[in-house]
Amino acid sequence: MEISALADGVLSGDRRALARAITLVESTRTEHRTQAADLLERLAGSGRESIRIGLSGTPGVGKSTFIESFGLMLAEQGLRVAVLAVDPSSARTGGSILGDKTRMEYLSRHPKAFIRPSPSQTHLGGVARRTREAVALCEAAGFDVVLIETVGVGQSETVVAELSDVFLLLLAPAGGDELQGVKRGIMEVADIIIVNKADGDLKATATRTCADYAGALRLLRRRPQDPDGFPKAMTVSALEQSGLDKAWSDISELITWRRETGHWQGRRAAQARHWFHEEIRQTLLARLQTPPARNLANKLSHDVETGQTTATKAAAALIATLWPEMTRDAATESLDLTQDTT
Ligand SMILES: Nc1nc2c(ncn2[C@@H]2O[C@H](COP(=O)(O)OP(=O)(O)O)[C@@H](O)[C@H]2O)c(=O)[nH]1
Ligand SMILES: [Mg+2]
Repeated sequence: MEISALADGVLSGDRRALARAITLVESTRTEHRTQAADLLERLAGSGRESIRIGLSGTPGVGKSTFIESFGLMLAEQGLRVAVLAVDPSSARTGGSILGDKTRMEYLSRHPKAFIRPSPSQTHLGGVARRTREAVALCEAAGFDVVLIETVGVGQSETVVAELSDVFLLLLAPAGGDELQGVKRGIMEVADIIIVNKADGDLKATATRTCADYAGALRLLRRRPQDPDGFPKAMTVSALEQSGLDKAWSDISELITWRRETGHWQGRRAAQARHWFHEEIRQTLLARLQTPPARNLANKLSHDVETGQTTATKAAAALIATLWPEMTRDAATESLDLTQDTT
């Protein structure tokens, strides 16, 4: 495969080239990894920036329906819209809890839209990198908006929040006074909480649920990256396509403010730093899984189990053997991977 031709194809916005490029970054084969790194480096200077919108929520809350309606609305306004999915279940089981996203039948046929289903098989731990690189490809291809869908379970929403400029949490109307068991951590990264299905019989419940969450958001610590009124809660109906224009104008307001105050670039810089450290971590962990490292680890593990050495000594011996240039002290000083520096 000719990488420079592929890069040109992506830059010209050719959707088939983009699809092929994403397939390349999804591959775990060594020669593909090298080509993908080459491709991404060529595209890094494109200077193009999409609005990256992360969207999380439990299965059935209406994420796909929302993306279809919202994406269509944007596409009808002339914006180019890309949709990516982060599905943590496919990494483990090959199954999907995001559902069959090809159901976005109108959006997928729109000439301004590009929809990428989540891959059926992915290396665990490779999910973040694959998505990050797919987002970068969509940016280089000149998409105005990239929508990233994920399920509100496990770690995937944290990954998506680190990949987004704006993070939306989609909720369903719920009776009772329970806050639907939404984890505090997710509430804290949400920019807008969207209560979907505010239609028909569910409308009144949706309004109440929205008020509950608006109250809960007010109790959270104020974040420097928010103008007055954010984070906020609102209702929409993805099915009846109501409230979507309001969602877009709120997102636009937030983005404009963040751009003017430097928070947009600040967040992107912090994310780049985060992914740099994450990449180091993943690369080192992958190296530890190679046969020579694993064999040595197994041997040392046995020595630790039988009391012939200590865990600390054995770990230091392993590192010193694998990376002889790193003395133990130098390793602790310059590359403390146990700490999140972001
Ligand atoms: N009443 C109503 N139903 C909706 C709405 N949005 C989605 N649904 C329904 O909720 C179900 C799950 O939607 P889907 O988009 O697949 O949810 P996802 O699993 O979060 O992607 C489907 O039966 C949709 O028709 C809405 O705004 N109102
Ligand atoms: Mg879905």
